[in-house]
Amino acid sequence: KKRVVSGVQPTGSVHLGNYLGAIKNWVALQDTYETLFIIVDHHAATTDTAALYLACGIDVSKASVFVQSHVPAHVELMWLLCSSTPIGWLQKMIQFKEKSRKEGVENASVGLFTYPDLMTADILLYQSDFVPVGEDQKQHIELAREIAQRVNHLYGGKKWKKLGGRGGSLFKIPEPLIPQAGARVMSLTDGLSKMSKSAPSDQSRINLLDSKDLIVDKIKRCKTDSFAGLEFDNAERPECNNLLSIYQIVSGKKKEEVMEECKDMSWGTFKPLLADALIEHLSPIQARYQEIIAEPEYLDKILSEGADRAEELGAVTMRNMYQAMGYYQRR
Ligand code: AQP
Repeated sequence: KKRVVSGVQPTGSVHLGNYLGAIKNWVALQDTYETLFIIVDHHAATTDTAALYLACGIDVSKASVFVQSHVPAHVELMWLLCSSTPIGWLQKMIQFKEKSRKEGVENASVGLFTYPDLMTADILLYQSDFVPVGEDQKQHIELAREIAQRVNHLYGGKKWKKLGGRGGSLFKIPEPLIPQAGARVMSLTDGLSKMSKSAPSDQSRINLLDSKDLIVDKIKRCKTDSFAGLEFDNAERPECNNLLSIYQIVSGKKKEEVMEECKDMSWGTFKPLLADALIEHLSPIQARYQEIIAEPEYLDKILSEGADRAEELGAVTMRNMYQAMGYYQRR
């Protein structure tokens, strides 16, 4: 079976962007591929995120769900990858440029700089074929591909064979899987910025666990425009495109249907429709979340089994890497 790896950082509440851009698409992939879904952090919100993965439809009889820090090989592999990553490649990363600009490059942490190597390790450790993510992660996947190719060239093939390995590629070259709709969910307060966990205003995002009243309130107050009617793909109307796209996905309708339904609507008519569609889509997820979170032992068991499987798969890559890079084997 081809393999799929992806994850979300539990550093805030999981929002509609994470769901429509990533988690919702994982659910469809778990039937076809061997799937591994990582919770990429060491924070307390970890079990909340795990419960949300399951509530959104990840089925642990098909997929492995685990916490990154429970599998030390991620950090081990990251270190090996760092030695094959030119500094210039990391300096180009948009996330580093944007985040370090705020505090100044001199004060930004080394961890922020080398973070893309950790993400690359998350993917390459499992010889993943595909990585289902939102549009914002495209540059990170491109970097993972470049690093994989470089390591294959530097240490793979005949050189590896000479060291007693099986030769050939050390890493599969992973491909991003970016959804057609939902790849870039925008902020509710600014149609030109992506919906994000780290945006200071909670008003800018719908969190998957927001109450009905809060969803109604956020949609009532979200930014709109003063054009007549509603339409997709008008560059002058980013908010309109975003809200219609969200409606399209959560209502399960086709784009053409939504175009027809909403073309003559006013915001006053559309907003309650959108709020209702969101509530209808998120309510069952929230109900399942409450059931799952009430059983912490069950979650711990799932995460422990997920880490066992991940460790087993990762061990193969680590053995090959140490051998190919000429490390002295423990006997
Ligand atoms: N707005 C979005 N639209 C579509 N997909 C999105 N993703 C994130 N935002 C959107 C996808 O969700 C997965 C996990 O991403 P993450 O853990 O980096 O979360 P985040 O919400 O992107 O977090 P922040 O706070 O916004 O972090 P920064 O500021 O670091 O980007 C990924 O597949 C991502 O594509």
